[in-house]
Amino acid sequence: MQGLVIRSTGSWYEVQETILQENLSDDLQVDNQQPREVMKCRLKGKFKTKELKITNPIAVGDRVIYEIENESEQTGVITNILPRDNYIIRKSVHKTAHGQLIASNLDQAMIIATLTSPRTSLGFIDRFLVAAESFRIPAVVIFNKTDLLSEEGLEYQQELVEIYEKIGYKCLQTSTTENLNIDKFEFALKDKKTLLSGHSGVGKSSLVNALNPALDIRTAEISTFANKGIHTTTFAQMFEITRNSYIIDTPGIKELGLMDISPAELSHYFPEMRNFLNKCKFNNCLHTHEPKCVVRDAVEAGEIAECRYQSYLSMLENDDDRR
Ligand SMILES: Nc1nc2c(ncn2[C@@H]2O[C@H](COP(=O)(O)OP(=O)(O)O)[C@@H](O)[C@H]2O)c(=O)[nH]1
Ligand SMILES: [Mg+2]
Ligand SMILES: [Zn+2]
Repeated sequence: MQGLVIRSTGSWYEVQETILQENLSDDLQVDNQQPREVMKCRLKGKFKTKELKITNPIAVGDRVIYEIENESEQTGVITNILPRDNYIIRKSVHKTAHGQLIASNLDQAMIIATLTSPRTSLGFIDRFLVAAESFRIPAVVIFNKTDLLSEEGLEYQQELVEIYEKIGYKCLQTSTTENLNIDKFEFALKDKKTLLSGHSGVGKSSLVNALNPALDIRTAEISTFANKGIHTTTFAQMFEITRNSYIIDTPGIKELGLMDISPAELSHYFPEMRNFLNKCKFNNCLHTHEPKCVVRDAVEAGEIAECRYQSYLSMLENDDDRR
C-alpha cells in the first residue's frame, strides 16, 4: 500500500493511506470522499540514507510503501520510501555533520508576515525566501493584518508586493478580522503541501482557523508543546486543512536554517541577481565593493530593489547565523 507520512515521533510514524487513481471506486471517481485509513507504522529494518547525511530516515511528507501489520490495532510496517521531490533539512543539534530532515515533497513554502503588531522585518522575509530557494521550493509571502495599516502603510505594503511579485514570489494581502482575501489564501493552499512559517503573533492560527476551525486546537497544542522544549528535537507535523490540502506547521524559522550556503553562493538564491551573475569584472565578485560590479550597477539603476540588496549584504555579514 502507498501512504503519506503525516506525523513522526522519531520512532513511529503516522501514515495516511493514499488512494491511487486506479483504486478509486466507480461511484467515487474523484478522490474527495473515499475514507482513508491512518496507520501507526514502524520502519522495517535499517534504511540506508545514502548520500544524505541525516539523523532521521523519514519525515512528514514522505511517500512510503507500507504493509498492514494489525488491522484492528491499526499498526503497520514501512518497507520503502519513494524518491523525494525535495526536502528541507536543518543542522542536527547533536551530530553537527548531519542534518535533521524536517519535511519532504513540499509544493510551496509560505511565510506569514505582518508590517505591524508584530513587525516582521524585510531581512527576516528575505532569509526565508533564500532558504526556500536553496531547497528549490516555490515561496509565497502573505502579508496579514492588513486591516491595521494606515493609508501610508497600505501603500508601502503594496510596493513590497510589487517588488516580490516582480522577482517571482506570489503575494497576498490578508486580514482575518475583515475576511480579506481569505478565499485567495484557501485557493493558494488547495491540493498542495505547504510549509507555513512566520513569527509568533502574525496570525498563522487565525488564518488556518478561518479555513478549518477544527484544526485550531491541535495547532495550538503543538506550539505550546514545542515552546516548552520538552523535546530537544521537535518534529514538524502535517495537518490536512481541507481534503488533500496540507500544511506543515514548523515550530519556528530556525527549522529553515540556512545550511551551508557559502558567501559565493548566496547571490544565486536571489532570483533578481541571477541574470547578472557572470557579468561582473571579477568572477569571484561578492557584489559588495568590487569595481565594475553589474549587481551594484543594477541596484543603482533601480533594477534590483535596494531593500533586497540590503538583505543580501546583511546575510553576507551574518555568515555565522546562516550556518
Ligand atoms: N487586527 C488583526 N488581528 C489579527 C489578524 N489575524 C490574527 N489577529 C490577531 O493576532 C493575534 C495572534 O494571532 P494568532 O493566530 O494566534 O497568531 P500565531 O501566533 O501566528 O498563530 C490574535 O489576537 C489574533 O486575533 C488580522 O488579520 N488582523
Ligand atoms: Mg499559533
Ligand atoms: Zn558583482
